Amino acid sequence: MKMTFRWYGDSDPVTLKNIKQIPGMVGIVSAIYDIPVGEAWPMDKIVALKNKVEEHGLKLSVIESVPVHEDIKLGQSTRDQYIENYKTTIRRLGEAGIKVICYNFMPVFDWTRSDLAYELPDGSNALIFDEKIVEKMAPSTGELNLEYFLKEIIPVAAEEDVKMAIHPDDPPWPIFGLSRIITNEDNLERLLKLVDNSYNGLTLCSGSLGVSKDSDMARLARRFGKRIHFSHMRNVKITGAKSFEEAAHPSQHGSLDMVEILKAYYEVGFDGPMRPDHRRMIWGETGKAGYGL
Ligand code: DNO
Repeated sequence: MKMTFRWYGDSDPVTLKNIKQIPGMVGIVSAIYDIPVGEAWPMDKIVALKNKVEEHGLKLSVIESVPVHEDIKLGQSTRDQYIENYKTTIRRLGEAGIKVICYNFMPVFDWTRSDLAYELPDGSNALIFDEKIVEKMAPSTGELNLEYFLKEIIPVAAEEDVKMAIHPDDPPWPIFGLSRIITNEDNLERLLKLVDNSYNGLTLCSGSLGVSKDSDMARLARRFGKRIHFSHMRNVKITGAKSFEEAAHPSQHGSLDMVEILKAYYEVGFDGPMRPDHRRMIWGETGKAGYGL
């Protein structure tokens, strides 16, 4: 496995220089943050990001994430234009030599609204919550929308040798009434079968699925082995049926057997990028929540 670290760009208090000084670190996980969701990423911005990372002696290993437009998740009639743009982004990243893309299919979440820019008769925009729209994200419909999306993009990803790695829903249960579709082992298996092609793969995130006692992360690593394209290692301390605290990475600090999970990756010969996920802030550090040094 190749050790990587998340970097949020120039505004990240953790700099590329800092990351380069961490022993064993070879790659960067990053994204371009100023492109509106749904637009194709311009090649010049991709190349600029890649060059900046390489100037620090690191490799741009993974893009986390190329966000999926809400219309695709909802299955709206406007989705095809956004899917075309997504394909363009995959092609450009592939051409630039960036071969793993992490993404997720979680519906609008932060504001718990069905539309963040609903157009009112006077042309102004408002936040709305429409139950009928939220229902379109219900697990069965959400899965159909994901299938439609995957059937379109995976052939392009395969052509470009870019591995698509879906991130599980975090936390893996419905939140504020919004549904979740990638929450457990069965869902992962179904997802992989929706398009049974190795380019349709997983970001196996120990801390997302691992907050549920039913998910044995080492077993999942062994089971899905070759379809895992990216690994997030996060430890959590389960404090209740649906409650948890994020913990320091060594096994003894949380509920996950991190050593056993790593052994499982080793056994299946995982040689993709892996990054520590959701670190704590220590020594009074102020960084992006979960992403201090
Ligand atoms: C949390 C991350 C997620 C992840 C996205 C991937 O720290 O693991 O926010 O980046 O869900 O699309």
